[in-house]
Amino acid sequence: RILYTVINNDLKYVRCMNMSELRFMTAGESHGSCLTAILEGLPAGLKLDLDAINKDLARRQQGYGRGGRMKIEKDKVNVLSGVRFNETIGGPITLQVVNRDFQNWGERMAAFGEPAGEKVTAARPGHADFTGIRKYDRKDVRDILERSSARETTMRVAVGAVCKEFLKALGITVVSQVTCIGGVAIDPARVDRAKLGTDISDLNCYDAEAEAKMKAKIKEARKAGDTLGGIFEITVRGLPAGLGSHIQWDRRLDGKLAGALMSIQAIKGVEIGAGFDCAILPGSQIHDEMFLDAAGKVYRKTNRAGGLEGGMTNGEELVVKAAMKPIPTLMQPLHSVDIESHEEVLACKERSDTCAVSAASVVGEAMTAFVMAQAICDKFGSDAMVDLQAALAAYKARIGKEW
Ligand code: EPS
Repeated sequence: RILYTVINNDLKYVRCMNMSELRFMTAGESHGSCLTAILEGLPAGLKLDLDAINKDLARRQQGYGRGGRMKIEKDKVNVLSGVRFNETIGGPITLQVVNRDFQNWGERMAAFGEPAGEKVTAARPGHADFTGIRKYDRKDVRDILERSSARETTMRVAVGAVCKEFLKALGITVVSQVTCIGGVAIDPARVDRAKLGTDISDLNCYDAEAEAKMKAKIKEARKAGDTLGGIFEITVRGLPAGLGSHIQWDRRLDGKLAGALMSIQAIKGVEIGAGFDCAILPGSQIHDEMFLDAAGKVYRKTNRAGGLEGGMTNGEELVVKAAMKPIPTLMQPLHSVDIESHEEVLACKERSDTCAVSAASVVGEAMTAFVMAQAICDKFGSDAMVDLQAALAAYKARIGKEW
């Protein structure tokens, strides 16, 4: 990641900013033996709290509208590398969650031996099934659905929880709320934003009146064998101004954030700040005017930019929303095709959720936390926590001096 260059006969180096040092990868099938993630690039010397990771895993499992699987799993993380005596040591952090349901799937998910169990051949519209079997030349839709399943987000949440601990050590918090389910929206005026992150609700919704209607809507959908999508919002507080960059397209933080959120299963739209309203309202009602307080410090009365201007954090709260489509596994299945018989059939029915928007909001926190942690490591270096904290403090002191 270091680029060497010769300047005036002297060997100098510059850090290559486009190749982030913080990265992660997940592995595992939905009904396989376990799920794994490797997170590499966090500084050494970060104190980790195992309970904080497990708490987020449990939050992801919650939510009115979840299916039978969540009654089987009690997701708990095993930390297999990169941490000693509660602290990161700089090496890749391996995280593992065992699938309890594997006890019921061992034969059908065996790595070797003869195939067992019925093949899945009726593709579900809206899922990876149909394109997946053709692209990867598979004859059983299970070969596709096992990996495309949102069960994979368990590991994103584990990774995100570690990133949240890292951010917390730097005074940065990531919280979320569900703002809409199946067309039932919150009234932002009824939401006490100071309470976000306090987990007071089944649906991660902070407008009790809207939440009751959302639950009724989910109940109705379940009865009808249907599914529901919705919208969640992520807020990040305490970010320094200047993460990301206007200099190059792939360093713009809004692009990275949108990409990370769009990579979550079933997410079809992302809005930063006022988002699509920016296309409707005139500039005078969109841009966040700047004012000076008594001490000569800049402040804003609005945050329609959602904390990002020119691809960089601007020091305001970062606010981003994501829209989730309804889960494609319907108990009243949709019209589809059978990949074996080439006939028109009804799509397969896998046990699934009626609505998983509150779970997705926890995954959204995780992906946002990862992108913010990555931006911080990019800017301040990521070998040792003390060096990173010193660099961040020096930077904050510099940019805070005048304004
Ligand atoms: C999920 C586990 C899955 C589903 C859901 C999310 O478990 P199972 O397939 O055994 O019921 O509940 O997966 C999907 C919605 C999907 O489309 O694959 C989880 O752990 O979040």
